[in-house]
Amino acid sequence: QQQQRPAQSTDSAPLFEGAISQPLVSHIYTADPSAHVFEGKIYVYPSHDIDAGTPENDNGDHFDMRDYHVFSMDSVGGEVTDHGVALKLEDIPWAGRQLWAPDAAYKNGKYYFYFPAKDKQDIFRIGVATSDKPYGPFVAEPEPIKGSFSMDPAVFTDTDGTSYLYFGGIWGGQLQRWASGEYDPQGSSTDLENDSLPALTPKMARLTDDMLQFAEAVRDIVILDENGRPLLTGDHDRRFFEGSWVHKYQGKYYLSYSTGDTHQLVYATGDSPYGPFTYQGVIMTPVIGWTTHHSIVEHGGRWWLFYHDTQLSGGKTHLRNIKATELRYDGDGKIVTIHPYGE
Ligand code: FUB
Repeated sequence: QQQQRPAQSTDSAPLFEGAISQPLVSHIYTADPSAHVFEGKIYVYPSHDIDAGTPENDNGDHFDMRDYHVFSMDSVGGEVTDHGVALKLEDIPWAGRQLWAPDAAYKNGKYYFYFPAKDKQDIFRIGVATSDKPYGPFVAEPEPIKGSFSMDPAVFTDTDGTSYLYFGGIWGGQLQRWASGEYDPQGSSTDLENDSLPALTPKMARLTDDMLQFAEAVRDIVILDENGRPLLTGDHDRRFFEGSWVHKYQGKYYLSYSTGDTHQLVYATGDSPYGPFTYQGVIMTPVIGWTTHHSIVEHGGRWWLFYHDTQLSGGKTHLRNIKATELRYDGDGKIVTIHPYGE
């Protein structure tokens, strides 16, 4: 089992030959794009990758990001505006380091920016910051969301206006250390150490009306196989690793996520935002770089997959760039698998 996030460093441009899309911006490194339509435009909330010189290790310490930028565009393929720094580490009272994948939501005239960071004890928590504008600047709440842990927050607002926060990620995202319900620094450093146990799952909770706290106890999201049994820890091709995203298509809820060490974006569907979700298939085969992370949004009557790879840096795994491509469904609502460099 591969436990590292290898650099996969290479200067060879041919690796990216046949890339189905080009980086959305090239003046800075960006990753983990969460896209939403606000005020008729597409807004993208990514991580801002930097080369901080932090040595690479199994915990992902080399992903040592220190601020966030927000981007917007009228349509995919149109000009992309960088709205500048929306939030920075120094302005988050509780945060110690590592601003990882964020997301955003809108409610009652305000924009809410959700972000993970390690606190001063080096435990990942999820914070929220607010603004009157979709591009910030955002003002962070003084404390993380009560009861939050791990990383990769993603908000889904249902058609009835209820918002839910999905989150979590294993290995560097620390979810395995919470397997007992309490933080255990000595807990497994990878998956649960028993391949035949049900895999660790993403977490979720409904948000309060003011969008600042969990309105209920955090729940596990069960992901089932074709026989109605939970996916197992040993099923690295399908089990949840990090980067959850939820969207709704033709009345069904789609939970998508990264499988981490098998580098795929996959999805499962269900009839409720709480799940259970049944595994369906692969959205995108591996990109170049260790991580893969996405979002899905409808705009202009079409569906779009925002994702990242490492084209701009020639393959440096912690220096990524965001991209977008069209996502298609077949007549049964199955997502057609995307091959980022052609089949
Ligand atoms: O960008 C840092 C981390 O890498 C994210 O939080 C994960 O989803 C992975 O993309």
